[in-house]
Amino acid sequence: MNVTNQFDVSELSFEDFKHIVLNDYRICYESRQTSLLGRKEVLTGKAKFGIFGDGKEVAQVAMAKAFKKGDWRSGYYRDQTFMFATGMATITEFFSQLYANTNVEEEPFSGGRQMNAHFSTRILNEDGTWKNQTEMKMTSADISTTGGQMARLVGLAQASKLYRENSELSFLKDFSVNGNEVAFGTIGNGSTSEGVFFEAINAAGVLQVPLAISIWDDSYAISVPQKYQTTKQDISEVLRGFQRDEKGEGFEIFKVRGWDYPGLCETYEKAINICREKHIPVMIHVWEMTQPQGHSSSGSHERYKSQERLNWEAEYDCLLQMRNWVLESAVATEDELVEIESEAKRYVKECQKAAWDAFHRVLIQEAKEVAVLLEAFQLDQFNKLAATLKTNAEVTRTDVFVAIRKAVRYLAKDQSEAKQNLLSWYKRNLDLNKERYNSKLFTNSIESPLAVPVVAAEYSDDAKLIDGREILNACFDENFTRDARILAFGEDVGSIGDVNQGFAGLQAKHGKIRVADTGIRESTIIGQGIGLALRGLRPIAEIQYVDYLLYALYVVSDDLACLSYRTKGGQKSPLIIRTRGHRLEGIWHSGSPMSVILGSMRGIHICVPRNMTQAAGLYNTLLRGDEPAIVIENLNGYRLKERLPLNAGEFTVPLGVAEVIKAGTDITVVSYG
Ligand SMILES: Cc1ncc(C[n+]2csc(CCOP(=O)(O)OP(=O)(O)O)c2C)c(N)n1
Ligand SMILES: [Mg+2]
Repeated sequence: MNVTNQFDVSELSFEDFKHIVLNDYRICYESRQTSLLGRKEVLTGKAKFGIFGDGKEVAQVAMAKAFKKGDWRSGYYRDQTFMFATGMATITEFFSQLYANTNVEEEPFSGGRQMNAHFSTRILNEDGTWKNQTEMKMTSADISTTGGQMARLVGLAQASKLYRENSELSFLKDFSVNGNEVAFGTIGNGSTSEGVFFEAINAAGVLQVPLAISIWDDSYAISVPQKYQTTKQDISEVLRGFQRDEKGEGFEIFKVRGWDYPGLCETYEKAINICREKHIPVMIHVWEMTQPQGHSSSGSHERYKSQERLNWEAEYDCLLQMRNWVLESAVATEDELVEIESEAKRYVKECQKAAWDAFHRVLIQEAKEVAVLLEAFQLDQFNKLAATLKTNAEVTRTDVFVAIRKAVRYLAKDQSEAKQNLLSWYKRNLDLNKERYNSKLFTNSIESPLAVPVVAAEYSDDAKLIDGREILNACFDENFTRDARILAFGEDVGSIGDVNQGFAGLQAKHGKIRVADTGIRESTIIGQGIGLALRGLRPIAEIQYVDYLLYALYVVSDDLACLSYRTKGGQKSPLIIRTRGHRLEGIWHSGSPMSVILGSMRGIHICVPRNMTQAAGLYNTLLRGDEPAIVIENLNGYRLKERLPLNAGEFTVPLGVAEVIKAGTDITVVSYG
């Protein structure tokens, strides 16, 4: 039989039921072996750092049963079992990332750029265009900042609501099937102390979107116990006010033990059904979890956990509890389990070895090539360098490059062919390293805004002079009419059309679903945008004044700016952030923190137009491209008079090209904003 992960077992024969349970146990056991072996690999020096999902396995196989094609995960570094169980990662890929393999065929999450257990799904084709998301299971690219997954989770969930409720989007067949997709979030108990957690929970409750957040509660955040983290030491208890009831909409909240396999399966089935069908957000607080190996490879938990706690963790280890349950309910015998376990150990070892060999083969080859080039000089000290490269069983790329640099320093005056050969190898490999380590800051795809044709603004002879804000208004109106994927939201954007009237009248014309008000919550306004853009929509997320960007800066910098880079072109999120500033009349509402922006947003186009016509041209370019950008409009420009172009929604202003208003011979004046 093929079914391995369904919930409803009532119709199944005992054999089929047993098959499902044992398959779950096998996945959990393999995952545990991966954690144990992974830690060893770090401690013996083959990897720099490791963080693992031991103690969280059983809940994750239960959650994986509810996860379908089209669904999204936005989680954190504990989710390896979920990734294995859903098929979004293999154990070999997991080890490839541990070793920092730069080949995306072998390490598809980040091409060796991220720490281990930082997952993502490659949702783009080679040319940077979208794959069909309805046929895939997807994880949005993890980041290390705890809580950082929460902001985008709101947008990933909201996209389902938009796809279900806005019939104009039905042509986007590759992104949704009637909005049936659930956005699964995961977060550690400690990280629920972050502001963005509360902000995201509130936003999801207001929006009523299919978001399913699982809290993996192991009572600790590294060494800090629950009592310093959470009021009443119980996150679902303190969030009880979010429970939906006769007074209004809200969350459906569940609490279940992390070692209770049948309880977890039942809970996830129930929770995700409500979430998927009715778009009700759900929270699953999984408590009594453990951490058998401690937080990460960087420390030992014996330092801060009491003996009593350690004893409890050993007894309530979810793997052991699941094993006991299997035996007590006579699903399988001791011998059957032992067989699964020894086969799992063998299999994980095989995966680890395959990953190491694939990673290391390339380095051995490089070391050999350079050794041959060095031996060509027939110098004693070069022969020694070559011998070290050839005999070092764990040779690294750094070893190879250090050897070359040493040799080249020694050869300062040498003109030989051998030196030329060495240098040309060096240059060739520096280029390869650029691709390995520095590529894909932007999508560089065929849809890049840099490839958008330049179209000049056209004016009639009697072009009206109107307020700058009206130029923007005409630009947005035309773009909204042209492209149903575009939507805008932010504080005061909906009903009054933003504080400076750029969207005035556009909610009435294009609908509340496309021009919308939000709460005062900058981090999740940006997160909303990131998630929506990942799912094929074209959001314009508004930050009311550029001064308030700081309340969202960590989401912009940690998540949006580096998305293309940290996935090596595996994901993109063409979000446009709209904001305004530069009036310089006081501390807030008129600032111009350009150094903050320049220093924190590599990977985002920064557009600072001098008037609203330039702003409109930039929006026209950006809305036709696929890369993220921020546009900072000039507060003093909204009521200055400008001529309305005939093609207000069509003309484009190219990115990265300075506008020359008047060329001079002695002096050229440049400005921005
Ligand atoms: C914003 C941020 N602050 C601090 C850290 C350092 N840090 C990494 S993991 C961690 C503890 C997280 O604990 P919890 O959320 O309970 O997850 P667990 O590791 O226990 O599963 C901390 C403080 C971080 N990565 N990001
Ligand atoms: Mg924890």
